[in-house]
Amino acid sequence: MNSNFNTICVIGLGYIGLPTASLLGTKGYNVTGVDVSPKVVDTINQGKIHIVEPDLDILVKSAVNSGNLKASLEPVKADVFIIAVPTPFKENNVPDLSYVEQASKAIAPYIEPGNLVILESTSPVGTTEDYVANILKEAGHDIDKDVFVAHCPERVLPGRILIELVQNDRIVGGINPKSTTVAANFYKEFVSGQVLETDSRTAELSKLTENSFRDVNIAFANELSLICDKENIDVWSLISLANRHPRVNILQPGPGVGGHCIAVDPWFIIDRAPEEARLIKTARLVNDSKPDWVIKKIVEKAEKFKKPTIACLGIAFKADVDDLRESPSVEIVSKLQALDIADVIVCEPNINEHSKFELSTLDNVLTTADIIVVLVDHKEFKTLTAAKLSEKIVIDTRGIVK
Ligand code: SAJ
Repeated sequence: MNSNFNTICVIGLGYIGLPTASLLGTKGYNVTGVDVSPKVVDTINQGKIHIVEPDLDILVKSAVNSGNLKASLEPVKADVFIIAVPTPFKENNVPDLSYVEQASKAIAPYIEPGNLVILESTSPVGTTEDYVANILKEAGHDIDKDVFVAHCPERVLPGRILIELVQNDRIVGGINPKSTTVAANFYKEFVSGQVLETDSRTAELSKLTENSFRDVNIAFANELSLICDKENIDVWSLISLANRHPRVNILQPGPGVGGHCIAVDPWFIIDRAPEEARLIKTARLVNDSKPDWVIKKIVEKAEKFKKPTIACLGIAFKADVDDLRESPSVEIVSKLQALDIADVIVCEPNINEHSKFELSTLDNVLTTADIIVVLVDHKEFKTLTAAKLSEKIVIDTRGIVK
């Protein structure tokens, strides 16, 4: 623990803020986590969690029990402020920075000379300077001299958050060189990966670039799946064969790209450079069109029945998480329901209830379904085999049924 920085205030207790706050709590910092939801604040103060992530329950319990983590509806004075709020997009894929704006305004009255303010939320180029630093400046703080402001984008993979929070390399970019150094020294206290220093704008674009790289590569796999369907070739075999080339590493096709990161972040680049970001935009459109293609395939099969029971396996945005944000599977199930051509049932082992979908067990699905659509490669579904499903029509968007 850095002797200069003992107290931390984390704004936003979601998938990034809560793991970060509890990790810092167990490392001996005195942490206050702030969230707008009274329910979230109460849950955490009881040492419990409101999201699913391996081992997070143990970490939060231990940080709260040690007295090093408290949740609150209001910010408090601290040495370091970490902003980890959502940065979604609005209509027309325009970035919505209102949460960053609100968080910056909320902490401004608590900041004192010598404090460090870090924006971890994935943000368009310029956000750290134009929003966070500017708002603090307007509130009367001397951001050129005695308040340090930096961007350090989170890079953790849901499902591996606690490991990657510590082990991943981190990019730290300050609004000036002094801010970069102060922020980098802070991360070096608890990160075992390398802490790489740059400026805030490069740090912002690095994060967007990482997720756009993945989006473009998944779009390539998704496009291949359409080509293979037309050519009547198994896309999974094709990819595994092509990947035997020493310099080819194709990702896996699926029902589309979901989550709050990869399906969103490329738009932050496109919004600022629409003329230049042609490939990035096309990849987004390819991935976004995949759910409708899957629906078309399901409808073709359903037409052979009067009113079939269609079971959709998985509605989370990817394997072994409970996160439904931007999930292509949710889009597919919703649109299927709206078509009213079948009884649509859903099996999602990671959630207990859903306001719009009827949830079934896997056993029930295997008994009642005429058509089985594999949408997520959850571990529970990996036991399914073609032999086991021989009496069903199977549409496997993840290539797990062998
Ligand atoms: N997907 C495929 N095929 C693949 C890989 C993924 O269809 O071969 C789909 C998934 O099913 C899912 C979506 O892509 O719907 C995104 O999943 P993901 O596992 O690729 O990524 P996320 O969204 O869980 O996390 C990403 C990570 N970024 C990169 O790998 C470059 C993570 O490191 C970031 O911290 C995170 O975004 C974030 O918060 O930005």
